[in-house]
This record gives sequence, structure tokens and C-alpha cells, in this order.
Amino acid sequence: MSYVNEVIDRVIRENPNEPEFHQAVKEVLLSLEPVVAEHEEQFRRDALLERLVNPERQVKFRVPWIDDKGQVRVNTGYRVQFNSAIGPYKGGLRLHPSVNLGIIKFLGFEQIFKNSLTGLPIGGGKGGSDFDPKGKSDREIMAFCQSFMTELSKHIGADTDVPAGDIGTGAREIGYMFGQYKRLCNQFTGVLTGKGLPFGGSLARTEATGYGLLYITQEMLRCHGIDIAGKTVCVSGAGNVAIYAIEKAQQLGAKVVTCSDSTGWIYDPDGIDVALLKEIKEVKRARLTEYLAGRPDAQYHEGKGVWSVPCDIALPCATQNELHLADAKQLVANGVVAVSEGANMPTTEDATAYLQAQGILFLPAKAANAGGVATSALEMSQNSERLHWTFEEVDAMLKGIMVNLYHNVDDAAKKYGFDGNYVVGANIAGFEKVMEAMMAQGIV
Ligand code: NDP
Ligand code: 2IT
Repeated sequence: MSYVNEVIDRVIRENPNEPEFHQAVKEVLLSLEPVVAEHEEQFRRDALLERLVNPERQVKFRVPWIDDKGQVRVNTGYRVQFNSAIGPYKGGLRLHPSVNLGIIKFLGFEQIFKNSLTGLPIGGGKGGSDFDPKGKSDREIMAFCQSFMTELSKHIGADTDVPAGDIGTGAREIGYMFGQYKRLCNQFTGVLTGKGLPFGGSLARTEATGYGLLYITQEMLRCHGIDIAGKTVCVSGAGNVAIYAIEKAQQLGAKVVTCSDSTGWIYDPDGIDVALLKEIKEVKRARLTEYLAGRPDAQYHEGKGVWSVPCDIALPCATQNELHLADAKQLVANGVVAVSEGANMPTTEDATAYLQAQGILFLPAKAANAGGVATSALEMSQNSERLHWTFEEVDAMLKGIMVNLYHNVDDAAKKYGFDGNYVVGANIAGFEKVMEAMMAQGIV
């Protein structure tokens, strides 16, 4: 059995009931076969892959908080500090009832390679809780965030581990967590990113993941002689990533006709009204059904369905494993040319394989959505020098990072004979720097 397969088997055996983590490890390690083949003896001796798939540290903790009725509630908090070979652990905090250790490990593992691809000095980590923010009052959100940070504060720091937002964690939650960290540690440092602008946040961080997704997708299309202007785009999700992906796609002249949340989806043949979507999701925190009140010609459907709408470009921006083989087949039948992942691992293994086999341009999450964490790293830089950069400066850097990232991924794929396979390209390009750093730092 190959070294890569031995390590995959061991991961599956030693981490039962963590299917998303197995999926992420398999995808990365199988892509690395050509690099591993070049260094097999040394990697085996140094157990490089075994170290890569084992988090440096993982903490799991109780998060008690009191709801508005005076009832004590208990959630579970996690922080997985996966790999610090190239910088302090960096990655978001997910607040969603589906969160468990396996989900956080899959996200933390992906984050290692994504962060490396940005070219910035950030290691990989992820955290979160099974707390469900839906339907909670502001006071309940604050109570949860303060309790969560009371424990998390013992494990993070501006030069150790810098969390940020993810599903369910936006500017409001980061604000409450930052306030509690400062109160407990008596330090005003860049310990979190995605902060509010008055207290160390970076301009363009809110927009960064969605904007970055469009910058890199535009570059990929440009290199294949395709102009994004005039194209029809389907987006899933209606959160931070989806909203700013829709906004930038429209600025670039494309027409986005769908978005979705966990209860249903919108088809708006005239193009999604982003101002209305922001009002519903960012201000009112309401359901997508409200969209129809402002756009009577749009359609609302219960359940899933955005991938049934004909489009040139598909941008899954909601959650993992949301684009299945049947969806991929429908997209291809409808003439899709590119799929870029705004969410983390939104496309199932078989759907990815199918899209690639059909010659669809497929940009995996760790390349496509790296603009968010890249801009978080720019927020860390601004915090360190205690300066603020303008929106235009940060946005220009983000664009430069995404364009470069595309070419690094494309070059890595070509170098190993996988021209156009950006899954292989991203995994190899992300891995090479981490591997070099791990080898240089000895057995740690
Ligand atoms: P948000 O919480 O802002 O939005 C998430 C959106 O996806 C909501 O519309 C939500 O609907 C929907 N959604 C979430 N979970 C599910 C589910 N299980 N089934 C169906 N729909 C679901 O999160 P983000 O936009 O920040 O994150 C979206 C994705 O992008 C995630 O995969 C995240 O890891 C990834 N990502 C985020 C980055 C960031 O900077 N925020 C950076 C890089 C990647 P509802 O509100 O109804 O639950
Ligand atoms: O998945 C991701 O890259 C994020 N949720 C953003 C992490 C960050 O530190 O900005």
C-alpha cells in the first residue's frame, strides 16, 4: 500500500465518526501523491504526513450561558490548532447546531493549505460551537459569546492563534468576543479579525471572501478567453460570502439570478437585488421569504434547488456538501462552464470528479475563498503597525493576492502534469511551503 493510503487508512481508523474530516484528508493526500513520491523515504522516516493530519492541539470545553427566561443552557466549544509551521493559527469560529469535532477538524485541516496559498504568514486552525444563533436575542448572543471567550481566551493570542468569523459568527459576535477578551486579559491586541472598524477592524474584510471569490474566478475565466461580463451566475447561500459574491459579480457585469438560505431559495430573473438582500439578512436577520415583498416578480421555493437554474457560472457559498452529483449533472446539462467554491468543501467528492471529467473549470475552496483569510491577515498587519489602510488599498492587495494565487495553483498543476486540475494544483502549492517549514523546524 502507498504511504499516502496508509496514512488515510490510519486517519479513518483513529478518527471514527468524522466523515467530513476523512473527506478533506483524502482529497488533499491523494493529490499529494506526486510530491510524496519524490520524497517518500524522508517523509516516511520523519512521519511527515502523520504529523500533518494530527492537530498540534485541540481544546473542547463547556460553554454555559443563561437564556432570557433565566434557564441555564450548555453548549460545547471547540478550538483546533492544527498547524503553526508558517505562522500563528488562523481560522474562523463556526456557530451552528451541526458543529462537532469532525467538522472543526475538516475546516482546520483545509485552512492549513488555504492560508499557505495566500502567501501570508498564517498557520491553520478553526473553532466554534454547536450553539444555534437563530432566534436568539441580542442579550443571549452576548451571554453565549462572553462565556465562550472566557474559556477560549486561555488558548489564543495575537501571536498564538487569531480566530475570526465563519457561519453564524459575524461582526456582532466578534465584537462581543473582543470585548470579553479585552476585559479578561487587559490587552487591546489583534487577537480576533473581522472586528468593527472603530476598534481595529480592516476596511474590506466584510466584503473580502465574496469579492476575492470573484477576482480569482474572473482571472481563471480570463485565462481561458472568457469574459465574465454578461454571464449568468447561480449563487447558493445568503450570508456573508454569498452577499458580497453577488455584489462583486454584478459590479463585473454578470447577472446573478439565485440565492438561498437553509429553508428555501430565490430565483430572480432580473438579477438579485443586493440592497434588499442585505436589508433582509444583515439588518433584519429575517428569512428569504421577505424578498418577495420587495421583488414581486421573483420566485421563492421551499427546500433546495438553485442548481436546477441554467447558468454559466455556479458559486456554492452556503456550507459543506451542498452540491451533489445530481446537481453537477444538471449544471453540466444546462451548460455551466465554471464552478468556484465560496463555501468550504461545498461540492461532494463524486460531484467534483464529475465536473472535472466533463471539462468544467473547477476552482476548489482553499483557492477560491482564500480572500477572506488573506484580508484577515492584512487586518493583523494593520493592527501590528497600529495603522489603517484605505478601502482601495486593501481591495487592491486582495485582488493582487487572488490573481497571484490563481497562477500559483495553475503552475503547480502544470508542473506535475495535471494541467487545469486546480484541486491538485491548490493542494500541492499549499502543501509545499508548509512541508518545507515543517522539515526545517525539526520533529515538533
Ligand atoms: P453565514 O452564516 O453568513 O451564511 C451562511 C449561509 O449559508 C446562510 O444563508 C445559511 O442559511 C446558509 N447555510 C448555512 N448552513 C447551512 C446548512 N447546513 N444548510 C443550508 N444552508 C445553510 O456564513 P458565511 O457566509 O460566512 O459562510 C458560508 C460558507 O463560506 C461556509 O462554508 C464558510 O466556512 C465559508 N467561508 C466563510 C468565510 C468568511 O470570511 N466568512 C471565509 C471563507 C469561507 P441560514 O441563515 O438559513 O442558516
Ligand atoms: O474559512 C475561512 O477561511 C474563514 N472562515 C475565514 C478565516 C479568517 O481567519 O478570516
